[in-house]
Amino acid sequence: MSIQLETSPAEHAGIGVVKLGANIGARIDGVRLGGDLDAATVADIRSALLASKVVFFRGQDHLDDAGQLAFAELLGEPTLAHPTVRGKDNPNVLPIDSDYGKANSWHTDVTFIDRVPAISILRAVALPPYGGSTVWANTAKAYEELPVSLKALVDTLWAVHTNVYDYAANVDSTRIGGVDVKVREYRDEFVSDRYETEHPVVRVHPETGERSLLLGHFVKQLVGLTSTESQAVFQLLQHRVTRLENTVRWQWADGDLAIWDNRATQHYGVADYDGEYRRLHRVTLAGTVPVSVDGTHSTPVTGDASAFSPVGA
Ligand SMILES: O=C(O)CCC(=O)C(=O)O
Ligand SMILES: [Fe+2]
Repeated sequence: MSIQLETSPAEHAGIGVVKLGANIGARIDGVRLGGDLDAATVADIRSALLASKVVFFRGQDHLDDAGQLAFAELLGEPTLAHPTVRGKDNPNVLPIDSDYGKANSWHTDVTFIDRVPAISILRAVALPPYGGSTVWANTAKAYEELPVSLKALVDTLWAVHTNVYDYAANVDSTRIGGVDVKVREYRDEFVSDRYETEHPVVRVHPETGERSLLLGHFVKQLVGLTSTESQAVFQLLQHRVTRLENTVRWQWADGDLAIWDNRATQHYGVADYDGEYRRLHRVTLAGTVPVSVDGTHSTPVTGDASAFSPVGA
């Protein structure tokens, strides 16, 4: 009987790519990330990212914010840290800091604006002694596996996304003491400007041509449906996205860095580290305005995101 190792390394045009599951995720070995990386390696990383949707690097302890940003610039054009949340030390770097909030609900980054970031790059800075992994789901695979009847439904469906979504549903009730004040401050900053955008529920990927489901926790309403219907259809589709077989879970170690294709994934920061401190730094790269199956672009309803990011190439 022959045993096939799922995790056996495969040479991916010069870089070591280790597949982590059938549907999503790969680890890339033997690369030292930085602003001086050669173009061929950057191209290899990009194609591994497009194929696997999220890629992980270990041993990048040499990186600081400047190094992370310099590397990010090789893959695209960095956005500001966030449309409403100011970068604390660097205008292009968003701290994901457990004192200010926990991203423990399924989402695609910054979908409440028209120019949804193409790629997110997240680096471990301070990790809790246990827990605090992140899970990613493949939204292209989720679409691909829908029965034709559901594809027909979603191909013409649109959703309103907003940054003023129902935070109460996502607040971690275990938070204690003065932490809540910071959480409230962060939340106030998050919603300091209101954004709303109508996106197709199915977007066509600008690089791969793949169709993917564009949903996540910023969705407020599916266009033309009542709130109840909207909730029911949203849950049905989200359930398809977050099926365990469609996900990969990464337990962070010092020096780790993850890159995900924000056009083909959702993610969830698992809040299972009690009151321990956790901090990661994120850089996002400018993205294009999503396009539906019939070629219609997303439309901003409220808010102007041009200061956050140009429309990516
Ligand atoms: O905390 C996490 O693991 C995920 C954070 C997050 O949502 C992000 O970096 O965009
Ligand atoms: Fe996120």
